[in-house]
Amino acid sequence: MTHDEANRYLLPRREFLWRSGAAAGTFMSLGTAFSRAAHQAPPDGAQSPLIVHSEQPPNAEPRLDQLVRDWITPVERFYIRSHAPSPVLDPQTFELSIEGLVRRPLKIKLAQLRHDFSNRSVIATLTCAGNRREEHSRIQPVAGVPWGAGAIGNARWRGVPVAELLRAAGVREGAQHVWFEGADQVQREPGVISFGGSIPLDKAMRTSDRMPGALIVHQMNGQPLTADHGFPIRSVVPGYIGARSVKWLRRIVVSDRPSGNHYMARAYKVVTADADAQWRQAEAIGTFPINAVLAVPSRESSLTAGRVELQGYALPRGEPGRTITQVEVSSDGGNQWSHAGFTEPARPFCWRLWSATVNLPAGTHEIVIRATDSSGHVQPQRVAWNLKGYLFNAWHRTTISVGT
Ligand SMILES: Nc1nc2c(c(=O)[nH]1)N[C@H]1C(S)=C(S)[C@@H](COP(=O)(O)O)O[C@H]1N2
Ligand SMILES: [Mo]
Repeated sequence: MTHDEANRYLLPRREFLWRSGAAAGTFMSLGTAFSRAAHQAPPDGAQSPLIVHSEQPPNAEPRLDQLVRDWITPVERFYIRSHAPSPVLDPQTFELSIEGLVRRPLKIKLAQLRHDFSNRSVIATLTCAGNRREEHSRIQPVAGVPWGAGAIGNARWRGVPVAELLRAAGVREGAQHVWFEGADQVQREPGVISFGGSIPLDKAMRTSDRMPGALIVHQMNGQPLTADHGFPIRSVVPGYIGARSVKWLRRIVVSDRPSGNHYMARAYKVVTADADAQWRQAEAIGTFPINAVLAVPSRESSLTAGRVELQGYALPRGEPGRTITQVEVSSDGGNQWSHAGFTEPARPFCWRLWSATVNLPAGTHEIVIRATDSSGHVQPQRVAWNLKGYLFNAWHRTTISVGT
């Protein structure tokens, strides 16, 4: 890849104006902001932007038809997945601590993060490991937020590559993992813990022109992070499940081992029973798998016979260089397939929106969707059940009724 090609994946540098007004706007109790966004009917009577699974902690996802309207997901239509109420942090006094296997432990203030390090903008898709859990639960029910297919969004993130921060701190020999710890307070018997997790040091340091391995970001789509999305800073790990993109990030620890945080050691693993041996043996989930979903029409849409437009998203496996190359649609339950078209270029670590037109007679039809990525990897027809309902990426099936 030439340098120019590589640069297409980066966005023009945009200076960020830290206005105290903007900061104050997001600095209130975010419980409040969340409830407002989710419940107050917009002035034109349009539908509320998010489907709320729980108010506290805030867990909500957009309706699928609204989700696929934009390749870059507006913040108000971006899913929220939190394990505790959003903490209220003071941007003036906030510090990020970098410690562990480093030569110079650092405490970095927000202003330093924005001005003393090189800030980059990167587009990456975030998706929850529990996305599509509702479908997974049809195999056999599982606990957890019953996500539809909307626990996913694509945003332009701005911040500092983790690699640059770690170079400033000086990584010591033996280091292999980078832990992230949030400032939230999750009630978990017998006490209170912070959400956390880790990524391999290799992933953090694998920075190319095209994409940093991980970023510490303070902006989402050109605005300061909202409190529900991690104000003032969070990690963003392109290609990894959302759980590794730790919100309200206050501590980075460089270590010779993975983080022992509950959300690394006893959750976000694929296991079939709540047994110590399984939790110990299973690897923590890193990258997200290939996936594709039909967003429009939905089961509830009223349709008439003739040409029906289908729209959806497809996500390549979260590994460097993988892109979505093909989406196939079937309107007869998976016997005959045709190709969907794409509305924007394919990028690694990003979803791709697609559309297709099918001709349907009156009656009931099962629409099936499957994607292929640039390494020839095809979305699986079925997936095995797991205790937490993670990583559901089977062919997406929707039964629709078409009237005369
Ligand atoms: N501190 C903290 N970070 C967190 C979480 C959390 O509960 N606390 N949830 C994680 C999970 S499971 C996901 S999927 C993403 C969701 O990010 P979003 O709410 O900005 O969409 O944040 C991750 N980071
Ligand atoms: Mo998640």
